[in-house]
Amino acid sequence: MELSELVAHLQQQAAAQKLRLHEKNVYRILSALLATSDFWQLIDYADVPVPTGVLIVRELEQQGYVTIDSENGIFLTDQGRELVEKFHLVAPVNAHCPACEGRGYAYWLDKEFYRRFIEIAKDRPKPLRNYDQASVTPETTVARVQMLKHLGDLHQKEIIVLGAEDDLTGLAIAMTRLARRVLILDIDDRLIEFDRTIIAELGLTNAEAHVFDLRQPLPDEWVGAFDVFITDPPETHSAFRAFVARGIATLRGEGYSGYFGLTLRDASIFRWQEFQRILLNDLGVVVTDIIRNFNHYMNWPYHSETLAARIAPVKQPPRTIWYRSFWYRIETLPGFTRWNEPIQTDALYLDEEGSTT
Ligand code: SPD
Repeated sequence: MELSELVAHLQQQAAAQKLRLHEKNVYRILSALLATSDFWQLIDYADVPVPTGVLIVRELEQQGYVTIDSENGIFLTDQGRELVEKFHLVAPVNAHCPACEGRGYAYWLDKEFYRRFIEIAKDRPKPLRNYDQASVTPETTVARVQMLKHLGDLHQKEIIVLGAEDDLTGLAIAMTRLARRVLILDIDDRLIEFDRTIIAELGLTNAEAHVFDLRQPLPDEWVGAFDVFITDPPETHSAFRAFVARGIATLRGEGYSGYFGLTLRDASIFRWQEFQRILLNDLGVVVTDIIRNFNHYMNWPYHSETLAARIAPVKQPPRTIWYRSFWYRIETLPGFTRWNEPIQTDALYLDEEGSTT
């Protein structure tokens, strides 16, 4: 079978599952197979949602290009190696700066702060499946703070953190004592309690934390009241509205900024196009930064209960960090839209492309 036929066939199967893929996804899986036999690392290298990766790997097996050993991983066959050579594919090259882990912002710049954050974060509540929690590494959280500092989004700013406080980004910002105000919202009362305890222990008078369900509209006092918002939504359309559109609604006016993560592990590049259209066309903001693989998520304890684990062609759980997201920064422009409607759904975390909850 020619590769174009294989891709067309895959696209048909994908459409039946409401998935979307293109030729590049297949090339990247094939390239990645030159570097790893670990399914989770394959998804990481190839930047495809897990269900799409499963579909591609299964089809490559059907066509004789790979063998799947559920205990040991996925391997190119001789026929697979011929295919890879025919298309001049090479193993992925890691040219990221090792010092900053490829982010461009050094988490170690303020070593004492980094050390204090690690000391506090070690006692944070464990990730819960019902809120799709998986904390980013302490290095990621501290790099977020350094980036805020670098871009003038920290000193004397009023900052709101909407959910994802399992990353403790709000707490880390408060710990710098550089912001004028930090308001932390999360649906999980364990995290809010944790933050409140540390805020009280450290005497952080500029920080407050509240339990809040982002499906609800924000109260008027928080709309148009902040200089900067930070969030890390699940990649469903409803969550993008609840976390990101609502974040934009909190900004004071034109020229204010927001930060959020988007992954390709639980959403396709086609979904990203939809999100980017919403940002530019509906919400009237401009994207100033997208940093690839800025956010590294520590593996979560409920992995074996997830759809991702059930459909994976191997039994091995992830042994290394494989779940990453890109860090977006936006700025509001004249005429931007403050969207703050209620969201009536229970399906905030999962859809056809998502599988890790
Ligand atoms: N279910 C575990 C991983 C979920 C992490 N959420 C990250 C969202 C990125 N925008």
